[in-house]
Amino acid sequence: MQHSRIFTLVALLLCPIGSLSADTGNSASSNVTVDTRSCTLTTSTFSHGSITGIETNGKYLLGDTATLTAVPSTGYVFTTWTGAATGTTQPLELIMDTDKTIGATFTQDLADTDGDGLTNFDESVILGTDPNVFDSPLITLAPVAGNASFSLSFLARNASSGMTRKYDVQSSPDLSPDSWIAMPGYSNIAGSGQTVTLTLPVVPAQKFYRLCVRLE
Ligand SMILES: [Ca+2]
Ligand SMILES: [Ca+2]
Repeated sequence: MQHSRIFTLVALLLCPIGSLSADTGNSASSNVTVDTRSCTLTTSTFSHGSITGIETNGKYLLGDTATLTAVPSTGYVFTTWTGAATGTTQPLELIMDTDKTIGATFTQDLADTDGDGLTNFDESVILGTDPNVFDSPLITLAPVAGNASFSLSFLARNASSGMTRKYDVQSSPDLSPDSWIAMPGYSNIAGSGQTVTLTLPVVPAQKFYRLCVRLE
């Protein structure tokens, strides 16, 4: 699975209407009818979040209310209910008057809460930086004595969930989209929390450098 930076619950109507008889003993007897109908709330398939509040096995008595909350995964936002409900009301109160299926849609959080130019999704999922703390530039360039070369350094962060952050250093003469080329020897750098420092010769034709990061 690779993330590139340049980057829907349900119910069955079981309709046996049972009849329970309650013998009250010596004096009298009466029959009490109990409606045992139930319905089932099922979830549809969706990704990047979960739905909480569903009863065990999704079983409800007919007429019960299911109180549901859509919870996005890190770096995502809840967009809308799907299936048995629409809109964005949280929590959702769903009346279980029949079998129902519910789902939720979650999308990338493209807000930039801390105003550092990096979206919350990119920070949380791709870069591993804090979306609530302004981050200074992720890559640092500094001249080396004599100005014939320069150093380029960055923090190659760990990734979670069994994935690896891979870094590529690229350069361009003019910032045009198709002009970026990989720096030989500086691609597929696996992040493990290390600071990577490169010393590169100054090549006048290649004026611009960028750091690309992806999850694999
Ligand atoms: Ca940000
Ligand atoms: Ca940040």
